[in-house]
Amino acid sequence: MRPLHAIAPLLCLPVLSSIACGPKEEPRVPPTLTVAAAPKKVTPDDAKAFLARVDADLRRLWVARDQAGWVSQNFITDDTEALAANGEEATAEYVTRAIAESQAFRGLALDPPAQRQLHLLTLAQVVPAPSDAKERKALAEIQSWMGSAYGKGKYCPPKGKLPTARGEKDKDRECLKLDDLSRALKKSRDYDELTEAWRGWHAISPPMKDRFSRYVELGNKGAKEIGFTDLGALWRAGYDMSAADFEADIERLWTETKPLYDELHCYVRAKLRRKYGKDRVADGAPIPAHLLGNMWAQEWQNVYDLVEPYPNQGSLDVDKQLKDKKYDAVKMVKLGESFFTSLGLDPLPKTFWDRSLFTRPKDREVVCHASAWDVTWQDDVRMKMCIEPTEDDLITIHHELGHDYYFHYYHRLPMLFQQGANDGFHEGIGDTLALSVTPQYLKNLGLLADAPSNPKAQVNVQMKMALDKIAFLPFGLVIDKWRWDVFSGKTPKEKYNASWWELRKKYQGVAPPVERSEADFDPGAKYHVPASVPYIRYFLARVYQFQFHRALCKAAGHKGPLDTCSIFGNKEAGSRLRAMLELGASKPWPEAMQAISGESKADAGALVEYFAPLLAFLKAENKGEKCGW
Ligand code: X8Z
Ligand code: ZN
Repeated sequence: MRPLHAIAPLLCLPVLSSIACGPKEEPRVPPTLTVAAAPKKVTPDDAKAFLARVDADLRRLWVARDQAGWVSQNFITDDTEALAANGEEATAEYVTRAIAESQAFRGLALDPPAQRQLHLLTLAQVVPAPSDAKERKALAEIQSWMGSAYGKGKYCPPKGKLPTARGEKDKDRECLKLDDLSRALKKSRDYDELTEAWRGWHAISPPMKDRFSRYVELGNKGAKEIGFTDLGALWRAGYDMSAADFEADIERLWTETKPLYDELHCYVRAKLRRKYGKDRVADGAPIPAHLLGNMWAQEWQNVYDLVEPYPNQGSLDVDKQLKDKKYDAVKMVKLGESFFTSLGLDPLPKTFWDRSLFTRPKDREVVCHASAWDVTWQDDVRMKMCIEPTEDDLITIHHELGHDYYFHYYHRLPMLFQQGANDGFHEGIGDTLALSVTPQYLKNLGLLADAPSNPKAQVNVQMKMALDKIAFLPFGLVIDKWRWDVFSGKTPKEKYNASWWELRKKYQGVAPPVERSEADFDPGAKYHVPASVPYIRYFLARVYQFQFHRALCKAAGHKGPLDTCSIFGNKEAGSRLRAMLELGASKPWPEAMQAISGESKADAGALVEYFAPLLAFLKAENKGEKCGW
């Protein structure tokens, strides 16, 4: 995806969206905004001319913003931070003005593409700025500063602490970055060391709190000026339905999938209790958030070894094979690309290989959170990631390439259509392909010794998948539920951290490992908060990817359970996928869903069907456990 700020051609950035039924919060021209004098009586031709002008202006502004953004994220300094802020500021200024001008065309009978571009324009700035120049500048500077602060984040523990966090070659390094601390979360099984790594990373964010709350004020002001009740309302308006219907849809999908999460939580907690003792992992209580193998407890596959259902059914340890087979970053990305080309999709352009960042440079600060970009919005696709030879990173490479292939297939569309059908679609493409990275596929590559297909081995594989896909679902809800409440004012600054942990407890059933207070700002320790990337997209993507997978498997003629399907090498599946990618955001998302699946609603049924064998296993295992928290 594009990077962060506005809509942008980078993914892992905010994105715009679409409408079919029209957002509930209808944009209106704020009385304070001076609108460029619109002709008294405008015609559809005027609207077309306006949109052509906007398209050219956006190309100029977004390319400039994203070039500055790319450079600043690849080389964090005060100067590049300022350049990135300038790009953001100029874009924000323009979009607010263009939205105001576009009001002149409301109510005209326009053709659907023109109508849709006008709609998308209202959503084009992820964080719209107030029209006051000083406030606009302040907002852009805060955004740029928060992104850099996260990228530069490090923890310098007392000597001798956190041995697992240090790489083999740098035992003497004093300060640890997120990659190092994440390594400790992944590998250490020492309770105190895990606590230290968790606490250390969460110490980067308290300095963000004041600026974040100013950002909330300014972002809300900007959103109000273009007619939304607050910034959260703008973020919820990009799904071709009213914000209320959207929230109800999310609730529907969560209600369908929650039983799986509840059983998984219960099973994993029982295993962790056995490992760490019931004083630390209590019955009927939330799980301490640092014991799940991930800094944010968002995906749990790193504790697979502690929860493996059936031992001796063949190893699923791909990390070891990647190391033994000397996979470096480029070889891993080539492997990812080969999946896409096997479907009949194009090879990546040469510039991708020349311009991407694949490993953490030693000599400068960079934002290592993986992202995908089309910097010049004309097939200048790139990836920025600090790749290590692990299975997790191999899957993330597929994820990022999914964004790049989306960019590639829609780059000839007007700027406002150069985005996913909705942002959840964009997040789900690479993951859909990665669902076909089955043990059999890995065995064919020599990355697994064996791929047994007996029922016990199948449950093992499903468990590993569920630790990623199912464990993530409530986390995918929490971040934006928290931000929506912050933007609406329901959660004031004095309750930022308390409200964060209430939501994490309610949805995920996890608790902070050490006492927290309002002196902490734990949301800031998760990339997407300082980087202003809306997050509900990832929840949607977790649901969509199974729906897409089911559809592509059907197109590929797969018979049998969904979890045994791999679409690798299937051109029919590839052309279905391409048909959807080429639409970009030119149509409301249900039409894109139709193009790939023949269905027009989000349906968690495919995910539930996929994990049916695991659910049966979990229910049997959890008999006698006191589930819930
Ligand atoms: O941020 C990402 C991608 C880039 S769009 C690496 N993801 C979310 C996260 O890391 O929190 C992918 C899964 C969820
Ligand atoms: Zn992504």
